[in-house]
Amino acid sequence: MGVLSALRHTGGLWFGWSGELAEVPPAEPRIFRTGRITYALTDLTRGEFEAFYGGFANRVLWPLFHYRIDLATYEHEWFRVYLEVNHRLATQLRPLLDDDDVVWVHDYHLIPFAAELRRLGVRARMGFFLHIPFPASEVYVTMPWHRQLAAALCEYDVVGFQTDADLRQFTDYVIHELGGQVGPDGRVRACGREFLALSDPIGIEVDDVRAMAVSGEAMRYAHRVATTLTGRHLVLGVDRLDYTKGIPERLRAFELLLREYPDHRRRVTFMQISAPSRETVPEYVELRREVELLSGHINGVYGEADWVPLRHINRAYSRRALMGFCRLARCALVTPLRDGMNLVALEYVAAQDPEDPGVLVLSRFAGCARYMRGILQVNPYDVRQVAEALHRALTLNLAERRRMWEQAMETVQHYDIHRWRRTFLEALAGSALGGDG
Ligand code: GDG
Repeated sequence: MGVLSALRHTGGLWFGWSGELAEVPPAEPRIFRTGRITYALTDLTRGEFEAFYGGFANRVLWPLFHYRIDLATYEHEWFRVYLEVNHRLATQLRPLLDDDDVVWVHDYHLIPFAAELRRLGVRARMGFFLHIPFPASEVYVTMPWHRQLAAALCEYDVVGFQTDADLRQFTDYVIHELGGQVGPDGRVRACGREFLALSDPIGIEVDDVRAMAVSGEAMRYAHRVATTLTGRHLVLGVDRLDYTKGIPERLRAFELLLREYPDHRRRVTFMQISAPSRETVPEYVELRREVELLSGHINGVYGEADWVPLRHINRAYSRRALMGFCRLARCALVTPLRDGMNLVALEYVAAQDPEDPGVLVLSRFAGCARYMRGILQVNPYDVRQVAEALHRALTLNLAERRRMWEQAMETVQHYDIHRWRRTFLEALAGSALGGDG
């Protein structure tokens, strides 16, 4: 979403996977144009999809970078295919590039992309942005290929992270494991290269989200839910069904709220929308079972003939519908155990009615918690603390809610998507003048 919106602003070429599978790797990408963007899309073979995407990206890098070493499977064959696919994709982009182009690579699927392009003789400036956290060095080094991947990162001219904490973990690794140097200006010397490393929190397109939240579609969805609430407060959770998002812990916090603060019984409905995600990966299948069991349990224990405390919905909605739900909800629980930034938190704030805003309960482990004000910050592992924050959110008066929302909205507007894009692209433009790499 954010990347596409940035590209709409600048115009340019979008290159990537089509989302489709082919029997054999296609010789060339399919090219078409929409507005200011030219798309060049390529298919993956089933084998590539399984080892590169399902394997290395989703079962090595994703869990590892979210501190879940216990869920990471260090399969050498997956790493081989990961490099091979990066090589093939670089070969396909190569003929479409000029030396004065700027290449901006996104996310952990494509870390070796610059190294591959450079091997093919591309001299363009290249930047990389990591949308997920960068883990502490001691966690990162458990991966057998940590050096190779870090060396591949060093091939970029600019490497961007979501937060100062991620940047610090990366530079700590560079200094202590790669024997590199990091200057006060963020310039890194390592693996025979010099490049800029920076933190640049991604944001949202605030005006778009505000408009979506009051669109006809949003209001229709919100109205339909509101009529079923019969005056009760709505508490909302919206996430991909992913083990990083802390959904079971959040459900337990809701259960604790009902147990320890009985005044909320019958007065609140928690709607957790969990969009299906990576459904062939075993950990995700297991998570779905766990969440279904827990929600059945909570409704069984606390539900009554005319009140179902928890609605767990395992399907995706349009963004407009989601923004309508956000505007309706008195409180959002955004409690990931680890998250690069978390755009849902920012969207929730932007979607509120300034006259009657809701309250955001936000995990300290979401990247955006590092700068957000006007929220109730929690440790999502501390179920009691989350239950207490939820109680507080539900009992704040209107003046307090307004005051908090104004602070939160100020930060969401300050760190918006345009600032993110500008900061990164200016750094990349500057790297051509100052860099010697
Ligand atoms: C990665 C990083 C980082 C959610 N459900 C539906 C739906 N969504 C939309 C939300 C939001 C986006 O998807 C989710 O963004 P998040 O930031 O919350 O999480 P990830 O998908 O894990 O994204 C994350 C992000 O990259 C950006 O850098 O913040 O930390 O993990 O916009 O509204 N959209 C639709 N239907 C749904 O059911 N259409």
